[in-house]
Amino acid sequence: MPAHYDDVPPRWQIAMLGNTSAGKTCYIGSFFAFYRRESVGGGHNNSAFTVMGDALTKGRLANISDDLYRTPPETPDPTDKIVDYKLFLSCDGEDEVIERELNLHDHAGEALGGSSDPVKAAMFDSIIQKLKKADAFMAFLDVSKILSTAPELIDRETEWATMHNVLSTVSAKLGRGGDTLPVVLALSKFDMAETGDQREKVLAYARGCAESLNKTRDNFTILICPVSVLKRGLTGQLQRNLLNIPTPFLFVSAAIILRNAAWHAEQATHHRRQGEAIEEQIRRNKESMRGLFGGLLRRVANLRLRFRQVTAIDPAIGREVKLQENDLEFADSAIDYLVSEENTRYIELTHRGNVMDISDYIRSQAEAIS
Ligand SMILES: Nc1nc2c(ncn2[C@@H]2O[C@H](COP(=O)(O)OP(=O)(O)OP(=O)(O)O)[C@@H](O)[C@H]2O)c(=O)[nH]1
Ligand SMILES: [Mg+2]
Repeated sequence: MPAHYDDVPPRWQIAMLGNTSAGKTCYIGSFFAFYRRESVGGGHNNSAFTVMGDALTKGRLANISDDLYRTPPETPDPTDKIVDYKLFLSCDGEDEVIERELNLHDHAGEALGGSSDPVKAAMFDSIIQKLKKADAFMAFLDVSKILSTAPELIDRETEWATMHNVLSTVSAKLGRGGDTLPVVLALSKFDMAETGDQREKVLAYARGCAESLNKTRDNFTILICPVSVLKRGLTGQLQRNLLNIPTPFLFVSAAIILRNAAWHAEQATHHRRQGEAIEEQIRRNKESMRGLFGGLLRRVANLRLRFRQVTAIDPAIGREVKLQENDLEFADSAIDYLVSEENTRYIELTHRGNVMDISDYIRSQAEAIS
């Protein structure tokens, strides 16, 4: 594998996980509706971010999001097997538009439950093997199930055991060093937790899920993130209700960049021979990292980084670890936007088992790099 591919944009793999009807497809449809370049109804999106898909993705997601934006909203059919969306997420950088390609995997929730039919079981297994190749995960925990089920049965209703198994198998393969697996625990249909007690109940359930992951390994970065795209009005009719829509998506994108930067930094330490070039890059990255939240980043960006891209394969897991010019600026914009636009309501972050806010997480990743 050549060490450098010029002008091939980084491609990140993001997998959604979640039981049947957990809200995965509605979430991605709503994200697309809000951030697509020609947004539905126009003028929803005043952020620096926009999203576009290849022809197939655009066709599928435009249909789903148009339906969700009808009055009353129409919801998508259950997803068949596995659907790969190829998305291009762009943000306005200092000097140019920065665009990154994301492969987002949506799947039929029933795949998590397994099957006694051997043909179906084999198909579900192949779906799960594909999901396991992701760089980051969004695991959906259905609030309607958490609220309506006896505590001892909730794990069954959310298929948490299978999701736990997927996440811990992936994390078990990571290198011993600074690498962590980014996971968003999306508390979907959060609109259904109407009282303070209900909100506390579902957040407590998600904290329990995070703890159960942290008990198996200490290499997770877990963001508990309530989301909502719809709610039932007083007359029982569905209506649109958007909470934290950009957060899971932009958080995992930024977290993958930080993860890749930390991975390359570690490689630089372990492989002195390749060190020269990478260390120069790391030195620049460190400056960029310091800039996160410090306003320094703009000045660093002005240095016009000379490297364009570094690519390697993590031999432990066969994962492509790419870092490209402007990646850190992109991550900075994503985090900055999330925090400044109040797109992070009720969120809770644990990094390596420690509860922290997003800026402490960035700082701790920057330390891992130094
Ligand atoms: N109240 C409420 N209902 C929602 C929300 N999101 C989704 N739903 C409901 O949940 C149903 C299932 O949503 P989907 O997005 O299709 O679920 P999924 O996880 O993609 O399901 P599969 O494709 O079968 O795996 C929708 O038809 C809506 O009725 C939400 O934010 N709030
Ligand atoms: Mg679906």
